[in-house]
Amino acid sequence: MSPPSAPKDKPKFYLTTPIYYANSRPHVGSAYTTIVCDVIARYKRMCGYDVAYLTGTDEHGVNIERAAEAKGITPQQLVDANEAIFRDLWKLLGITHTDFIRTTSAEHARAVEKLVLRTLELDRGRPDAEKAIYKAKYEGRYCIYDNLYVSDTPEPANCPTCGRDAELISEENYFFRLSAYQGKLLELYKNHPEFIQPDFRRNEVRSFVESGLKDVSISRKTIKWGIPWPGDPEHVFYVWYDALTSYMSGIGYASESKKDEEKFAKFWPADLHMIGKEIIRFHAVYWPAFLMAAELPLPKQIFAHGWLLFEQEKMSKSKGNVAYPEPIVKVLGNDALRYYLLREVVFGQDGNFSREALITRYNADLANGLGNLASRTLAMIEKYFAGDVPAIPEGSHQKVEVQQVASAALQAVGQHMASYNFSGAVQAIWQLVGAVDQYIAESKPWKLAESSDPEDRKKLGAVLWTAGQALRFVSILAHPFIPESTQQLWDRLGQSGRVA
Ligand code: ME8
Repeated sequence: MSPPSAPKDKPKFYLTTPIYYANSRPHVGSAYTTIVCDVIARYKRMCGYDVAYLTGTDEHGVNIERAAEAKGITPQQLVDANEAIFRDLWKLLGITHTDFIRTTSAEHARAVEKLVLRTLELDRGRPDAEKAIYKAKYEGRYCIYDNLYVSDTPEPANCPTCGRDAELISEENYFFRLSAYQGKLLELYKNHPEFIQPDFRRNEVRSFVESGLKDVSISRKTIKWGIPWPGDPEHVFYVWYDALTSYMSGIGYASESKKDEEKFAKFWPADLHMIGKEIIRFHAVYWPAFLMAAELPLPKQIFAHGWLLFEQEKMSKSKGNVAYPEPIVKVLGNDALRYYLLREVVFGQDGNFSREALITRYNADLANGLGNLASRTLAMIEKYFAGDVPAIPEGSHQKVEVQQVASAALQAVGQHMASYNFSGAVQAIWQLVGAVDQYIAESKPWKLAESSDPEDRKKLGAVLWTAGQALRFVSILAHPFIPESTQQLWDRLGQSGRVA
Protein backbone atom coordinates (compact mmCIF):
# COMPACT_ATOMS: atom_id res chain seq x y z
CA MET A 1 0.00 0.00 0.00
CA SER A 2 1.58 3.28 -1.03
CA PRO A 3 0.22 6.80 -1.51
CA PRO A 4 -0.52 8.20 -5.00
CA SER A 5 2.82 8.29 -6.82
CA ALA A 6 4.60 11.63 -7.06
CA PRO A 7 5.94 12.79 -10.41
CA LYS A 8 9.72 13.41 -10.35
CA ASP A 9 10.04 17.06 -11.46
CA LYS A 10 7.25 18.96 -9.79
CA PRO A 11 4.63 19.98 -12.36
CA LYS A 12 2.51 23.04 -11.56
CA PHE A 13 -1.23 23.23 -11.05
CA TYR A 14 -3.04 26.55 -10.84
CA LEU A 15 -6.68 26.63 -9.79
CA THR A 16 -9.11 29.40 -8.89
CA THR A 17 -12.49 29.97 -7.28
CA PRO A 18 -14.65 32.82 -8.55
CA ILE A 19 -13.81 36.02 -6.75
CA TYR A 20 -16.84 36.55 -4.55
CA TYR A 21 -18.85 39.75 -4.39
CA ALA A 22 -17.89 41.66 -1.30
CA ASN A 23 -21.35 43.19 -0.94
CA SER A 24 -22.24 40.80 1.85
CA ARG A 25 -20.82 37.96 3.88
CA PRO A 26 -20.16 34.45 2.51
CA HIS A 27 -22.69 31.67 2.89
CA VAL A 28 -22.59 27.90 2.39
CA GLY A 29 -22.83 28.40 -1.41
CA SER A 30 -19.63 30.47 -1.58
CA ALA A 31 -17.97 28.08 0.88
CA TYR A 32 -18.92 25.16 -1.38
CA THR A 33 -16.69 26.19 -4.31
CA THR A 34 -13.88 27.18 -1.95
CA ILE A 35 -14.01 23.83 -0.13
CA VAL A 36 -14.13 21.90 -3.42
CA CYS A 37 -11.04 23.77 -4.64
CA ASP A 38 -9.33 23.13 -1.34
CA VAL A 39 -9.89 19.38 -1.75
CA ILE A 40 -8.41 19.54 -5.25
CA ALA A 41 -5.47 21.68 -4.08
CA ARG A 42 -4.65 19.28 -1.23
CA TYR A 43 -5.03 16.25 -3.48
CA LYS A 44 -2.80 17.73 -6.18
CA ARG A 45 -0.15 18.61 -3.60
CA MET A 46 -0.22 15.03 -2.34
CA CYS A 47 0.29 13.90 -5.93
CA GLY A 48 3.44 16.01 -6.12
CA TYR A 49 2.22 19.16 -7.83
CA ASP A 50 3.35 22.66 -7.03
CA VAL A 51 -0.08 24.21 -6.49
CA ALA A 52 -1.17 27.82 -6.73
CA TYR A 53 -4.70 28.25 -5.40
CA LEU A 54 -6.29 31.68 -5.84
CA THR A 55 -9.44 33.04 -4.30
CA GLY A 56 -10.49 36.61 -3.57
CA THR A 57 -13.14 39.27 -3.55
CA ASP A 58 -14.90 41.18 -6.32
CA GLU A 59 -15.17 44.66 -4.88
CA HIS A 60 -16.40 46.96 -7.65
CA GLY A 61 -19.78 47.66 -9.22
CA VAL A 62 -23.22 49.06 -8.59
CA ASN A 63 -24.30 46.47 -6.07
CA ILE A 64 -21.36 47.34 -3.83
CA GLU A 65 -22.13 51.07 -4.18
CA ARG A 66 -25.75 50.42 -3.26
CA ALA A 67 -25.05 48.10 -0.37
CA ALA A 68 -22.68 50.70 1.08
CA GLU A 69 -25.22 53.48 0.59
CA ALA A 70 -27.89 51.44 2.37
CA LYS A 71 -25.54 51.08 5.35
CA GLY A 72 -24.49 54.73 5.31
CA ILE A 73 -20.80 53.89 4.76
CA THR A 74 -18.40 54.30 1.84
CA PRO A 75 -17.91 51.47 -0.68
CA GLN A 76 -14.33 51.14 0.54
CA GLN A 77 -15.48 50.70 4.14
CA LEU A 78 -17.98 48.10 3.05
CA VAL A 79 -15.52 46.01 1.03
CA ASP A 80 -12.86 46.27 3.72
CA ALA A 81 -15.26 44.92 6.30
CA ASN A 82 -16.56 42.12 4.08
CA GLU A 83 -13.19 41.10 2.72
CA ALA A 84 -12.05 40.55 6.30
CA ILE A 85 -15.07 38.30 6.90
CA PHE A 86 -14.23 36.22 3.81
CA ARG A 87 -10.62 35.86 4.90
CA ASP A 88 -11.64 34.90 8.44
CA LEU A 89 -14.04 32.27 7.17
CA TRP A 90 -11.42 30.67 4.93
CA LYS A 91 -9.11 30.58 7.92
CA LEU A 92 -11.79 29.01 10.09
CA LEU A 93 -12.48 26.40 7.40
CA GLY A 94 -8.77 25.57 7.06
CA ILE A 95 -8.65 26.56 3.39
CA THR A 96 -5.15 26.25 1.95
CA HIS A 97 -5.30 28.93 -0.75
CA THR A 98 -1.90 30.36 -1.64
CA ASP A 99 -3.11 33.70 -2.99
CA PHE A 100 -5.96 36.12 -2.34
CA ILE A 101 -6.82 38.96 -4.70
CA ARG A 102 -8.96 42.03 -4.10
CA THR A 103 -10.14 43.93 -7.16
CA THR A 104 -9.68 47.24 -5.33
CA SER A 105 -5.96 46.59 -4.88
CA ALA A 106 -3.36 48.60 -6.81
CA GLU A 107 -1.81 45.47 -8.33
CA HIS A 108 -5.15 44.43 -9.73
CA ALA A 109 -5.85 47.85 -11.26
CA ARG A 110 -2.42 47.72 -12.87
CA ALA A 111 -3.19 44.33 -14.38
CA VAL A 112 -6.53 45.46 -15.84
CA GLU A 113 -4.84 48.51 -17.37
CA LYS A 114 -2.04 46.41 -18.77
CA LEU A 115 -4.44 43.92 -20.34
CA VAL A 116 -6.52 46.60 -22.03
CA LEU A 117 -3.47 48.60 -23.20
CA ARG A 118 -1.96 45.45 -24.66
CA THR A 119 -5.22 44.78 -26.53
CA LEU A 120 -5.43 48.39 -27.78
CA GLU A 121 -1.84 48.16 -28.94
CA LEU A 122 -2.60 44.99 -30.91
CA ASP A 123 -5.73 46.72 -32.27
CA ARG A 124 -3.53 49.35 -33.91
CA GLY A 125 -2.35 46.70 -36.34
CA ARG A 126 -5.92 45.50 -37.05
CA PRO A 127 -8.35 46.94 -39.64
CA ASP A 128 -11.21 48.99 -38.08
CA ALA A 129 -13.77 46.23 -38.49
CA GLU A 130 -11.52 43.84 -36.58
CA LYS A 131 -10.47 46.06 -33.71
CA ALA A 132 -11.33 44.26 -30.48
CA ILE A 133 -12.23 47.45 -28.58
CA TYR A 134 -14.32 50.38 -29.86
CA LYS A 135 -16.58 53.14 -28.47
CA ALA A 136 -20.35 53.19 -29.09
CA LYS A 137 -23.70 54.01 -27.47
CA TYR A 138 -25.20 51.38 -25.26
CA GLU A 139 -28.90 51.07 -24.39
CA GLY A 140 -30.26 48.10 -22.63
CA ARG A 141 -31.66 46.45 -19.56
CA TYR A 142 -29.37 45.26 -16.86
CA CYS A 143 -29.89 43.38 -13.59
CA ILE A 144 -27.85 45.01 -10.88
CA TYR A 145 -28.33 42.07 -8.51
CA ASP A 146 -26.91 39.42 -10.82
CA ASN A 147 -24.75 41.79 -12.90
CA LEU A 148 -26.32 40.52 -16.05
CA TYR A 149 -27.33 42.11 -19.31
CA VAL A 150 -30.94 41.07 -19.50
CA SER A 151 -31.64 42.60 -22.91
CA ASP A 152 -29.92 44.88 -25.39
CA THR A 153 -33.07 46.89 -26.08
CA PRO A 154 -34.55 49.58 -23.84
CA GLU A 155 -37.94 47.84 -23.36
CA PRO A 156 -38.72 46.73 -19.78
CA ALA A 157 -37.52 43.24 -18.96
CA ASN A 158 -37.14 40.91 -15.98
CA CYS A 159 -33.93 39.25 -14.92
CA PRO A 160 -34.00 35.55 -15.86
CA THR A 161 -32.00 34.66 -12.75
CA CYS A 162 -33.78 36.52 -9.95
CA GLY A 163 -36.99 37.61 -11.72
CA ARG A 164 -36.72 41.26 -10.67
CA ASP A 165 -37.21 44.31 -12.97
CA ALA A 166 -34.02 45.09 -14.87
CA GLU A 167 -32.81 48.71 -14.99
CA LEU A 168 -32.57 50.88 -18.14
CA ILE A 169 -29.02 51.85 -19.06
CA SER A 170 -28.20 54.39 -21.80
CA GLU A 171 -24.69 55.79 -22.28
CA GLU A 172 -21.51 55.77 -24.32
CA ASN A 173 -19.34 52.75 -23.56
CA TYR A 174 -16.27 50.96 -24.70
CA PHE A 175 -17.30 47.75 -26.38
CA PHE A 176 -15.51 44.48 -26.86
CA ARG A 177 -16.09 42.96 -30.30
CA LEU A 178 -17.19 39.55 -29.03
CA SER A 179 -19.04 38.90 -32.30
CA ALA A 180 -15.70 38.56 -34.08
CA TYR A 181 -14.69 35.60 -31.89
CA GLN A 182 -17.52 33.21 -32.69
CA GLY A 183 -15.46 31.09 -35.08
CA LYS A 184 -12.38 30.97 -32.86
CA LEU A 185 -14.42 30.04 -29.80
CA LEU A 186 -16.21 27.22 -31.62
CA GLU A 187 -12.85 25.97 -32.81
CA LEU A 188 -11.55 26.07 -29.24
CA TYR A 189 -14.48 23.99 -27.94
CA LYS A 190 -14.00 21.52 -30.80
CA ASN A 191 -10.25 21.10 -30.49
CA HIS A 192 -10.27 21.14 -26.68
CA PRO A 193 -13.41 19.42 -25.48
CA GLU A 194 -11.92 19.43 -21.96
CA PHE A 195 -12.03 23.26 -21.97
CA ILE A 196 -15.62 23.31 -20.69
CA GLN A 197 -16.69 20.65 -18.23
CA PRO A 198 -18.99 18.83 -17.62
CA ASP A 199 -19.75 17.86 -21.25
CA PHE A 200 -23.41 18.87 -21.09
CA ARG A 201 -22.36 22.40 -20.17
CA ARG A 202 -20.06 22.55 -23.17
CA ASN A 203 -23.00 21.65 -25.39
CA GLU A 204 -25.07 24.48 -23.87
CA VAL A 205 -22.27 26.99 -24.37
CA ARG A 206 -21.64 25.80 -27.91
CA SER A 207 -25.33 26.26 -28.85
CA PHE A 208 -25.26 29.72 -27.33
CA VAL A 209 -22.18 30.72 -29.33
CA GLU A 210 -23.53 29.12 -32.52
CA SER A 211 -26.67 31.24 -32.26
CA GLY A 212 -24.51 34.37 -32.70
CA LEU A 213 -22.64 36.64 -30.32
CA LYS A 214 -23.31 40.30 -29.59
CA ASP A 215 -20.54 42.70 -28.72
CA VAL A 216 -20.35 43.49 -25.02
CA SER A 217 -19.89 46.72 -23.17
CA ILE A 218 -16.76 46.71 -21.01
CA SER A 219 -16.93 50.20 -19.48
CA ARG A 220 -19.42 52.39 -17.65
CA LYS A 221 -19.79 56.13 -17.32
CA THR A 222 -22.58 56.14 -14.73
CA ILE A 223 -20.67 54.02 -12.24
CA LYS A 224 -18.00 55.69 -10.16
CA TRP A 225 -16.82 52.73 -8.11
CA GLY A 226 -14.42 51.01 -10.46
CA ILE A 227 -11.03 51.10 -12.16
CA PRO A 228 -10.66 54.20 -14.41
CA TRP A 229 -10.09 53.57 -18.13
CA PRO A 230 -6.49 54.48 -18.96
CA GLY A 231 -6.49 57.88 -20.70
CA ASP A 232 -10.30 58.24 -20.43
CA PRO A 233 -11.07 58.37 -16.71
CA GLU A 234 -14.73 59.32 -17.18
CA HIS A 235 -15.19 55.61 -17.81
CA VAL A 236 -14.58 52.85 -15.34
CA PHE A 237 -14.19 49.20 -16.28
CA TYR A 238 -17.37 47.26 -16.17
CA VAL A 239 -17.43 44.25 -13.84
CA TRP A 240 -16.53 41.26 -16.03
CA TYR A 241 -13.44 42.68 -17.73
CA ASP A 242 -12.29 43.82 -14.32
CA ALA A 243 -13.30 40.67 -12.42
CA LEU A 244 -11.95 38.05 -14.84
CA THR A 245 -8.55 39.72 -14.97
CA SER A 246 -8.17 38.87 -11.26
CA TYR A 247 -7.19 35.36 -12.33
CA MET A 248 -4.00 36.89 -13.73
CA SER A 249 -3.44 39.78 -11.32
CA GLY A 250 -3.76 37.30 -8.42
CA ILE A 251 -0.60 35.50 -9.47
CA GLY A 252 1.54 38.46 -10.47
CA TYR A 253 0.48 39.69 -13.93
CA ALA A 254 1.68 43.29 -14.42
CA SER A 255 3.59 43.31 -11.16
CA GLU A 256 6.87 45.15 -11.13
CA SER A 257 8.58 42.64 -8.86
CA LYS A 258 10.81 39.99 -10.38
CA LYS A 259 9.39 37.33 -8.05
CA ASP A 260 5.82 37.98 -9.20
CA GLU A 261 6.86 38.02 -12.83
CA GLU A 262 8.38 34.59 -12.39
CA LYS A 263 5.32 33.40 -10.56
CA PHE A 264 3.04 34.52 -13.37
CA ALA A 265 5.32 32.96 -15.97
CA LYS A 266 5.26 29.71 -14.04
CA PHE A 267 1.56 29.42 -13.22
CA TRP A 268 -0.28 31.07 -16.10
CA PRO A 269 -2.35 29.75 -17.86
CA ALA A 270 -4.66 28.48 -15.14
CA ASP A 271 -5.29 24.76 -15.15
CA LEU A 272 -8.75 25.10 -13.69
CA HIS A 273 -11.29 27.85 -13.13
CA MET A 274 -13.89 26.32 -10.83
CA ILE A 275 -17.18 28.21 -10.94
CA GLY A 276 -20.93 27.90 -10.41
CA LYS A 277 -23.02 27.25 -13.51
CA GLU A 278 -24.62 30.73 -13.57
CA ILE A 279 -21.36 32.43 -14.59
CA ILE A 280 -20.26 29.98 -17.27
CA ARG A 281 -20.84 32.34 -20.22
CA PHE A 282 -18.54 34.94 -18.77
CA HIS A 283 -15.85 32.35 -18.23
CA ALA A 284 -16.22 30.14 -21.29
CA VAL A 285 -17.13 32.86 -23.84
CA TYR A 286 -15.99 36.31 -22.69
CA TRP A 287 -12.79 35.31 -20.92
CA PRO A 288 -11.16 33.28 -23.72
CA ALA A 289 -12.17 36.02 -26.19
CA PHE A 290 -10.62 38.76 -24.02
CA LEU A 291 -7.43 36.72 -23.86
CA MET A 292 -7.42 35.93 -27.60
CA ALA A 293 -7.69 39.66 -28.33
CA ALA A 294 -4.66 40.22 -26.08
CA GLU A 295 -2.85 37.20 -27.57
CA LEU A 296 -2.38 35.59 -24.18
CA PRO A 297 -2.58 31.87 -23.37
CA LEU A 298 -6.04 30.54 -22.46
CA PRO A 299 -6.95 28.67 -19.28
CA LYS A 300 -7.01 24.90 -19.67
CA GLN A 301 -10.38 24.21 -18.15
CA ILE A 302 -13.57 25.83 -16.90
CA PHE A 303 -15.57 23.52 -14.65
CA ALA A 304 -19.08 24.75 -13.89
CA HIS A 305 -20.66 22.98 -10.94
CA GLY A 306 -24.31 22.96 -9.95
CA TRP A 307 -26.08 24.90 -7.24
CA LEU A 308 -26.71 24.10 -3.65
CA LEU A 309 -30.43 24.41 -3.26
CA PHE A 310 -32.33 25.29 -0.15
CA GLU A 311 -35.80 23.81 -0.36
CA GLN A 312 -35.38 23.41 -4.14
CA GLU A 313 -34.36 27.04 -4.77
CA LYS A 314 -30.84 28.36 -5.37
CA MET A 315 -29.31 29.46 -2.13
CA SER A 316 -28.40 33.09 -2.73
CA LYS A 317 -27.81 36.31 -0.88
CA SER A 318 -30.29 38.21 -3.04
CA LYS A 319 -33.04 35.69 -2.18
CA GLY A 320 -32.14 35.59 1.48
CA ASN A 321 -32.51 31.79 1.77
CA VAL A 322 -29.01 31.08 2.92
CA ALA A 323 -27.27 28.90 5.49
CA TYR A 324 -23.99 30.06 7.00
CA PRO A 325 -21.00 27.79 7.60
CA GLU A 326 -19.87 29.20 10.97
CA PRO A 327 -22.55 27.64 13.22
CA ILE A 328 -22.27 24.27 11.45
CA VAL A 329 -18.52 24.21 11.86
CA LYS A 330 -18.76 25.29 15.49
CA VAL A 331 -21.01 22.36 16.37
CA LEU A 332 -19.79 19.56 14.09
CA GLY A 333 -16.37 20.73 12.89
CA ASN A 334 -14.91 21.49 9.45
CA ASP A 335 -14.66 17.92 8.32
CA ALA A 336 -18.38 17.31 8.79
CA LEU A 337 -19.28 20.16 6.43
CA ARG A 338 -16.63 19.19 3.87
CA TYR A 339 -17.56 15.54 3.97
CA TYR A 340 -21.25 16.25 3.61
CA LEU A 341 -20.86 18.63 0.65
CA LEU A 342 -18.53 16.30 -1.23
CA ARG A 343 -20.26 13.02 -0.44
CA GLU A 344 -23.87 14.07 -0.75
CA VAL A 345 -23.86 16.33 -3.81
CA VAL A 346 -23.12 14.64 -7.14
CA PHE A 347 -20.50 17.07 -8.37
CA GLY A 348 -21.66 19.03 -11.39
CA GLN A 349 -25.37 18.62 -10.55
CA ASP A 350 -27.57 20.71 -8.29
CA GLY A 351 -27.88 19.30 -4.79
CA ASN A 352 -30.11 19.99 -1.87
CA PHE A 353 -28.59 21.40 1.29
CA SER A 354 -30.21 20.17 4.47
CA ARG A 355 -29.00 20.36 8.04
CA GLU A 356 -30.78 17.09 8.86
CA ALA A 357 -28.98 15.24 6.06
CA LEU A 358 -25.68 16.77 7.18
CA ILE A 359 -26.15 15.49 10.72
CA THR A 360 -27.24 12.05 9.47
CA ARG A 361 -24.14 11.80 7.26
CA TYR A 362 -21.90 12.96 10.04
CA ASN A 363 -23.25 10.36 12.45
CA ALA A 364 -23.30 7.50 9.97
CA ASP A 365 -19.97 7.91 8.20
CA LEU A 366 -17.72 10.02 10.39
CA ALA A 367 -18.72 9.45 14.01
CA ASN A 368 -20.00 5.86 13.81
CA GLY A 369 -18.23 4.72 10.65
CA LEU A 370 -14.62 5.80 10.59
CA GLY A 371 -14.52 7.28 14.12
CA ASN A 372 -15.86 4.18 15.78
CA LEU A 373 -13.64 1.82 13.76
CA ALA A 374 -10.56 3.87 14.61
CA SER A 375 -11.39 4.01 18.32
CA ARG A 376 -12.04 0.29 18.59
CA THR A 377 -8.91 -0.66 16.65
CA LEU A 378 -6.68 1.71 18.59
CA ALA A 379 -8.17 0.60 21.91
CA MET A 380 -7.40 -3.06 21.10
CA ILE A 381 -3.86 -2.25 19.98
CA GLU A 382 -3.41 -0.46 23.29
CA LYS A 383 -5.00 -3.17 25.38
CA TYR A 384 -3.44 -6.25 23.78
CA PHE A 385 -0.08 -4.89 22.64
CA ALA A 386 0.51 -1.87 24.90
CA GLY A 387 0.05 0.39 21.87
CA ASP A 388 2.73 -1.25 19.78
CA VAL A 389 1.52 -4.04 17.55
CA PRO A 390 4.46 -5.85 15.92
CA ALA A 391 4.79 -5.74 12.12
CA ILE A 392 3.95 -9.06 10.53
CA PRO A 393 5.95 -10.77 7.82
CA GLU A 394 4.46 -10.09 4.38
CA GLY A 395 1.74 -12.63 3.54
CA SER A 396 1.45 -14.32 6.91
CA HIS A 397 -2.01 -14.29 8.42
CA GLN A 398 -2.94 -11.24 6.38
CA LYS A 399 -6.39 -10.85 5.08
CA VAL A 400 -5.78 -10.42 1.37
CA GLU A 401 -9.29 -9.08 0.83
CA VAL A 402 -8.50 -5.98 2.89
CA GLN A 403 -5.40 -5.37 0.80
CA GLN A 404 -7.37 -5.86 -2.37
CA VAL A 405 -10.05 -3.40 -1.29
CA ALA A 406 -7.29 -0.92 -0.34
CA SER A 407 -5.63 -1.21 -3.75
CA ALA A 408 -8.99 -0.87 -5.47
CA ALA A 409 -9.75 2.23 -3.36
CA LEU A 410 -6.44 3.83 -4.34
CA GLN A 411 -7.11 3.22 -8.01
CA ALA A 412 -10.72 4.38 -7.80
CA VAL A 413 -9.76 7.60 -5.98
CA GLY A 414 -7.26 8.41 -8.75
CA GLN A 415 -9.84 7.80 -11.43
CA HIS A 416 -12.63 9.71 -9.73
CA MET A 417 -10.42 12.66 -8.88
CA ALA A 418 -9.32 12.95 -12.50
CA SER A 419 -12.93 13.77 -13.38
CA TYR A 420 -13.71 15.61 -10.12
CA ASN A 421 -16.16 12.92 -9.06
CA PHE A 422 -15.76 13.59 -5.37
CA SER A 423 -18.68 11.50 -4.16
CA GLY A 424 -17.28 8.55 -6.13
CA ALA A 425 -13.85 8.99 -4.54
CA VAL A 426 -15.30 9.25 -1.03
CA GLN A 427 -17.49 6.19 -1.53
CA ALA A 428 -14.47 4.18 -2.67
CA ILE A 429 -12.60 5.16 0.50
CA TRP A 430 -15.56 4.27 2.69
CA GLN A 431 -15.76 0.86 1.04
CA LEU A 432 -12.36 0.25 2.54
CA VAL A 433 -13.61 1.49 5.93
CA GLY A 434 -16.50 -0.98 5.61
CA ALA A 435 -14.17 -3.83 4.61
CA VAL A 436 -11.96 -3.29 7.68
CA ASP A 437 -15.01 -3.13 9.90
CA GLN A 438 -16.23 -6.43 8.50
CA TYR A 439 -12.77 -8.00 8.80
CA ILE A 440 -12.65 -7.14 12.50
CA ALA A 441 -16.18 -8.36 13.08
CA GLU A 442 -15.34 -11.67 11.38
CA SER A 443 -11.95 -12.28 12.99
CA LYS A 444 -13.15 -11.37 16.51
CA PRO A 445 -9.82 -10.21 17.93
CA TRP A 446 -11.32 -10.10 21.47
CA LYS A 447 -11.85 -13.87 21.22
CA LEU A 448 -8.31 -14.43 19.92
CA ALA A 449 -7.03 -12.43 22.89
CA GLU A 450 -8.66 -14.84 25.34
CA SER A 451 -6.88 -17.87 23.84
CA SER A 452 -3.63 -19.23 25.28
CA ASP A 453 -2.60 -20.76 21.92
CA PRO A 454 0.50 -18.88 20.58
CA GLU A 455 -0.91 -19.20 17.03
CA ASP A 456 -3.97 -17.21 18.14
CA ARG A 457 -1.66 -14.56 19.56
CA LYS A 458 0.03 -14.33 16.15
CA LYS A 459 -3.34 -14.10 14.46
CA LEU A 460 -4.42 -11.37 16.86
CA GLY A 461 -1.29 -9.41 15.96
CA ALA A 462 -1.96 -9.92 12.26
CA VAL A 463 -5.56 -8.71 12.52
CA LEU A 464 -4.65 -5.56 14.41
CA TRP A 465 -1.61 -4.87 12.24
CA THR A 466 -3.73 -5.20 9.09
CA ALA A 467 -6.47 -2.99 10.52
CA GLY A 468 -3.92 -0.40 11.66
CA GLN A 469 -2.26 -0.35 8.25
CA ALA A 470 -5.61 -0.01 6.52
CA LEU A 471 -6.49 2.92 8.79
CA ARG A 472 -3.18 4.58 8.01
CA PHE A 473 -4.02 4.14 4.36
CA VAL A 474 -7.51 5.59 4.87
CA SER A 475 -6.02 8.60 6.64
CA ILE A 476 -3.90 9.31 3.56
CA LEU A 477 -6.61 8.74 0.97
CA ALA A 478 -9.26 10.68 2.90
CA HIS A 479 -6.94 13.51 3.91
CA PRO A 480 -7.95 16.01 1.19
CA PHE A 481 -11.60 15.53 2.17
CA ILE A 482 -11.37 15.46 5.97
CA PRO A 483 -7.95 16.92 6.79
CA GLU A 484 -8.48 17.46 10.51
CA SER A 485 -9.74 14.03 11.55
CA THR A 486 -7.28 12.20 9.30
CA GLN A 487 -4.41 14.12 10.89
CA GLN A 488 -5.70 13.13 14.34
CA LEU A 489 -5.98 9.52 13.26
CA TRP A 490 -2.47 9.69 11.79
CA ASP A 491 -1.11 10.95 15.10
CA ARG A 492 -2.98 8.35 17.11
CA LEU A 493 -1.60 5.62 14.85
CA GLY A 494 1.83 6.75 16.00
CA GLN A 495 2.85 8.21 12.63
CA SER A 496 5.12 11.20 12.74
CA GLY A 497 4.67 14.57 11.02
CA ARG A 498 1.78 15.65 8.83
CA VAL A 499 -0.27 13.32 6.65
CA ALA A 500 0.54 15.70 3.80
O1 ME8 B 1 -20.57 35.76 -9.33
N1 ME8 B 1 -24.51 26.85 -4.82
O2 ME8 B 1 -19.67 36.37 -7.28
P1 ME8 B 1 -20.69 35.69 -6.24
C1 ME8 B 1 -23.27 26.61 -5.28
N2 ME8 B 1 -18.12 38.09 -8.43
N3 ME8 B 1 -22.35 27.57 -5.45
C2 ME8 B 1 -22.71 28.81 -5.14
C3 ME8 B 1 -23.99 29.13 -4.65
C4 ME8 B 1 -24.92 28.07 -4.49
N4 ME8 B 1 -26.14 28.25 -4.02
N5 ME8 B 1 -24.04 30.47 -4.43
C5 ME8 B 1 -22.82 30.96 -4.76
C6 ME8 B 1 -19.78 36.37 -8.65
N6 ME8 B 1 -22.01 29.96 -5.18
C7 ME8 B 1 -18.68 37.17 -9.33
C8 ME8 B 1 -17.67 36.20 -9.90
S1 ME8 B 1 -15.37 35.61 -11.13
C9 ME8 B 1 -14.26 36.39 -12.10
C10 ME8 B 1 -16.52 36.82 -10.63
C11 ME8 B 1 -20.62 30.09 -5.61
O3 ME8 B 1 -20.33 36.19 -4.90
C12 ME8 B 1 -20.41 29.62 -7.04
O4 ME8 B 1 -19.06 29.36 -7.25
O5 ME8 B 1 -22.09 35.85 -6.68
C13 ME8 B 1 -20.81 30.85 -7.81
O6 ME8 B 1 -20.34 30.86 -9.15
C14 ME8 B 1 -20.16 31.93 -6.98
O7 ME8 B 1 -20.31 31.47 -5.62
C15 ME8 B 1 -20.80 33.28 -7.20
O8 ME8 B 1 -20.26 34.17 -6.28
